[in-house]
Amino acid sequence: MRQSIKHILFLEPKSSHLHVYSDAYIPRIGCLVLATIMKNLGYGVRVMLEEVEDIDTNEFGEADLICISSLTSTAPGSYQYADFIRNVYPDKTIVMGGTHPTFVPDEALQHCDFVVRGEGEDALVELVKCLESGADFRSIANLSWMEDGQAIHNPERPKAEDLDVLPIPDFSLVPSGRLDIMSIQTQRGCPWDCSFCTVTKLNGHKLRGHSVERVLDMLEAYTKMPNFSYLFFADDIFNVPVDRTMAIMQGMIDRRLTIPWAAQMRHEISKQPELMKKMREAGCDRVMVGFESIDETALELYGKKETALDVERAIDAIHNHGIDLHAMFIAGADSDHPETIKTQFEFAKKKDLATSQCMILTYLPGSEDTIRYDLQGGEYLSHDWSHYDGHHANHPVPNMTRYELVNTVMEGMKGMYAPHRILSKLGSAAWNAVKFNKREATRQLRNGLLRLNGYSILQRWFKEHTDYLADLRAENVSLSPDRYKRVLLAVSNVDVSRVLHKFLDEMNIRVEEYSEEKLSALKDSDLVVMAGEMVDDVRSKVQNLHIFPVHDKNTRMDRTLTQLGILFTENVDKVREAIAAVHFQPGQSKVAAKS
Ligand code: B12
Ligand code: SF4
Repeated sequence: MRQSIKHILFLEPKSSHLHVYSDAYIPRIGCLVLATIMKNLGYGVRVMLEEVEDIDTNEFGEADLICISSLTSTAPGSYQYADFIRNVYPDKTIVMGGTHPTFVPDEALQHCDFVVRGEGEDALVELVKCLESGADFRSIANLSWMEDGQAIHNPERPKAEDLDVLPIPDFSLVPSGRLDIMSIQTQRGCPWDCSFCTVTKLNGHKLRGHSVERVLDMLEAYTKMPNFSYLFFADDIFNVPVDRTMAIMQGMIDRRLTIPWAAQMRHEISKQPELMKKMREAGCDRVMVGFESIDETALELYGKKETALDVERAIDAIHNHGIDLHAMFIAGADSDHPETIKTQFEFAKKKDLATSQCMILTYLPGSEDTIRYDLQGGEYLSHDWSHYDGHHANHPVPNMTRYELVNTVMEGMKGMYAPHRILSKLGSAAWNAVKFNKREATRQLRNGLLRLNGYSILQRWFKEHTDYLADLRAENVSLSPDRYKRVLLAVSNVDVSRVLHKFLDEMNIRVEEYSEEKLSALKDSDLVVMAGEMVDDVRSKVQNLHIFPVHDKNTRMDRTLTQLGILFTENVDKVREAIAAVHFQPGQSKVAAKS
């Protein structure tokens, strides 16, 4: 059946939860590139980015085709809009694309008519032409759709080699005044293959780039756009190949395009001092580096191909060139435990990173980690995609409870953006202003304000996540945190009982030995800590009993103690100190006992 397509709407829904970038919108350019292509072909287009404008759903009625772009964390919002459109405007065709639909097309097809997997430029044009002419879309590579209840996936198309055929993204398609940071992608692909990342699965290992001249023409066009104030290179690794990046820098300097900008790089930048000098000259004021960890085992597990020493050298080299650093870390590797995470934060503070983020390891669809985990039959504790944003824990980790992981990370982030660290930057700005050092004063002021923003986001994040954190504290035991005043101990194993006594003592929790007589006088604020094998018997006698079963015969039983401790306090440090004290032997230092 032929369809008349005159007007195409592109929609990029936002994440429903706060995240580190919530207040500083940096655009992705997928929708903008696609919309520019369609505009140049004569279609009416509209780009709606939910991060920067309230979505007026009445506008959906004006479009013939609605294209939705989705990440994993924005998938729930994307599906909600798609479902709404299906209900209210059943005659509209809905196409979805982006990282998430690419890797779970069958899921996305429950909400839309077509999924374009991977690069969308050619596939979308071909699809629109087919819809208009009524031709068969079986030949459109990268396309998926449903037929007789079955998902059909056309083969993958070779990745576009010549990016110069793509138009310069037209930022005027976004309502004016909404964007001041603009993104430019100069190349696609990444030669590395980190286990948690989806980039190589989407864009391949081979670097495919715009020509240097074309990059410079794009930059020139960007600088002429109204509101433009800052540039973000959305390349995954901007410092390779180094000759090409050097040529872009030189071109920016020669063509007087030395606008302020930031880019993502790898640690190898420390071995490219000439490039760093040129970057500064060309306007670079910040680089974002995914270091991920300073723990060698975790780095190995991530397949990061770097060492802790590389991380340190890169930080020092970047700082020595007067460039600010947004360092990106991950926590939650199988080898991580709260101490490794804390060490990471201490390191970040010691290095006085302007800003940094620590994301919780998340198995995103399409990543190597996810493929391995699924093959092993790994367990997911949440499939709520809105939690796949690096601020939630969605699978069990070996050496910590999920509460410990999330709490240690988010409290660590709070520490990075603590008021005294904001004031130190603002103080330094004031001091430099007094010394008429304008550049340094501006730089420190900006870093102070960025930290202030980090502080504000974290305050809001904790408020938004009160219930989530409470649920994690009660996880596995179905008990209510902060409710209990007294513990009745019913554990016959002498060693286990001794450990529990000592632990509860350290935590200042009132403990009494359990007896049958006490059962009748139990209060709602009593928690019965009981050997696992006794639980069924007691439950059959008394209803509504709050029982914490102890299954562990191992007298170290740190995980059980942690789970028990966090029912009484949200302070994970206090629990771990109590555990360390339990293991403490006279003559041994407490630090050694902890490790
Ligand atoms: C710029 C960027 C950011 C910016 C801006 C993000 C934003 N506004 O959403 C910042 C730094 C803020 C950021 C933050 C995050 N990011 Co980010 N980011 C990127 C990056 C580097 C470039 C995006 C881009 O513009 N690409 C260029 C365009 C051309 O490619 P594209 O978007 O894939 O679009 C093409 C196709 O996918 C397809 N397509 C896309 N949409 C549609 C729609 C239709 C209808 C069709 C037909 C086709 C189609 O066609 C396009 C052209 O070929 C990508 C990596 C990458 N190389 O893409 C990661 C990436 C998107 N980010 C990722 C992640 C995980 C995040 C965070 C959750 C965590 C973090 N890194 O801090 C946050 C969440 C932000 C949020 N929105 O909620 C992951 C997403 C994985 C996933 N499954 O969701 C990526 C893929 C990186 C990775 N390591 O795996 N990010
Ligand atoms: S994390 Fe960075 S270096 Fe590693 S594969 Fe992804 S884009 Fe490449």
